[in-house]
Amino acid sequence: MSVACLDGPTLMEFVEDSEAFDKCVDEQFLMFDTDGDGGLSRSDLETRHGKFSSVEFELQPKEEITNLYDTLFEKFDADDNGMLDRDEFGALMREIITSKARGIGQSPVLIILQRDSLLMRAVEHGLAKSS
Ligand SMILES: [Ca+2]
Ligand SMILES: [Ca+2]
Repeated sequence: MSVACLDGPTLMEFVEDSEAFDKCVDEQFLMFDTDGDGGLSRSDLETRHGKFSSVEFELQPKEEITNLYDTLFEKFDADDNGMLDRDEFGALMREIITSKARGIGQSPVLIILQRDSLLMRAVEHGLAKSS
């Protein structure tokens, strides 16, 4: 884990750089798909919950997380097969990053990053751009 400074525009740049973002979604998808069947089921996501928590779920009571998963599948499981495929997962990641960017706004905030998390990639992306 490390601490980094992040602002909304940096996150949005990352999402809009489709090459970098897609690569990152692929990577996250493989990490979440713990049973390797090419789709993310609820149990895949729950297994990787530690990873997810760095994005949005931290400090939430368990039942709220369960509700969150319900909403998440309702909204992003477009073909309603109980699994998120690569594209559905990409849409979810985009939504998470975008809402995070909105939440942070223009002024940089300090955040705790888990290694290999999506936000970590966004920060690295921003650093690469500015150097
Ligand atoms: Ca799976
Ligand atoms: Ca699906």
